[in-house]
Amino acid sequence: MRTAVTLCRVAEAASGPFVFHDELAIGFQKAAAHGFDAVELFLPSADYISVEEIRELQQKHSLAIAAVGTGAGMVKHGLTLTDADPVFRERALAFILSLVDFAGTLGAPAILGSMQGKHNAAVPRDLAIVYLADALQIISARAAQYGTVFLYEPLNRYETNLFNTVADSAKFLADHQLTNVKILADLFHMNIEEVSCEQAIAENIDHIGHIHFADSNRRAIGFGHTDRMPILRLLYQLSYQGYLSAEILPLPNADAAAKQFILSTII
Ligand code: LER
Ligand code: MN
Repeated sequence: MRTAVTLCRVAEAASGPFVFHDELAIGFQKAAAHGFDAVELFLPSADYISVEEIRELQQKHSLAIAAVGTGAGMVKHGLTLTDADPVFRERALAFILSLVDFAGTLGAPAILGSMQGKHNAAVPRDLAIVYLADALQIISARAAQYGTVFLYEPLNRYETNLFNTVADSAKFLADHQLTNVKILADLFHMNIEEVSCEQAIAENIDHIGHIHFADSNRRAIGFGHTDRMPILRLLYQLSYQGYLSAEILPLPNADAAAKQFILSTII
């Protein structure tokens, strides 16, 4: 199965679940040295680096772009698609579209994680879901122009109260005919929310486009208490075609986490 590793250049996410925080020239070099197939980019904005510079790094190190995160919109600017203020919702949408354009030019999907936001007293659940669905229609249509999907990530209950499980997310996408949105299944969130990670994957495999392959404690698998073999066997049986991406804590250090991650993906 294809592997990816996270490269983070967002200062506000320095303690987040990302493996390499070096400048991208070094990050690409380390990703290739560890044997990853691709990198997943977490950048401050779409103009942080040009598409041409990314292409040069890709060619130099033979690495694909697995996905591009949008979380900087939240951690740097406090933007979400479900904000009560229409001005902030518009800014959130524009920020995400700029990263969809960046990622799409590179043939990669962008991800909606923390920028989905939460429902609250000012924005009741039904309204938040309308805001989310309307934004996803626009965003996924933009992604389609590049021949890519857009990735929606259910998060655990401490990070969002919109959709916490893969099945609820799949139903939401189907109910709103969001056919160009796939689910990013993050095993860290799933370990908190799912009755069974295997069952959630098996029942919704057609909706799953990307996996954050993390242990129960968000470290590389093998450094927590997730039983990886049933999950890996299942993904092979189901002919999963997406990436297993290392959105994990760089513990005990980035290189050791990367090394363990690669080992954890081998059956
Ligand atoms: C993003 O991929 C994610 O998993 C979130 O928990 C980030 O806060
Ligand atoms: Mn994740």
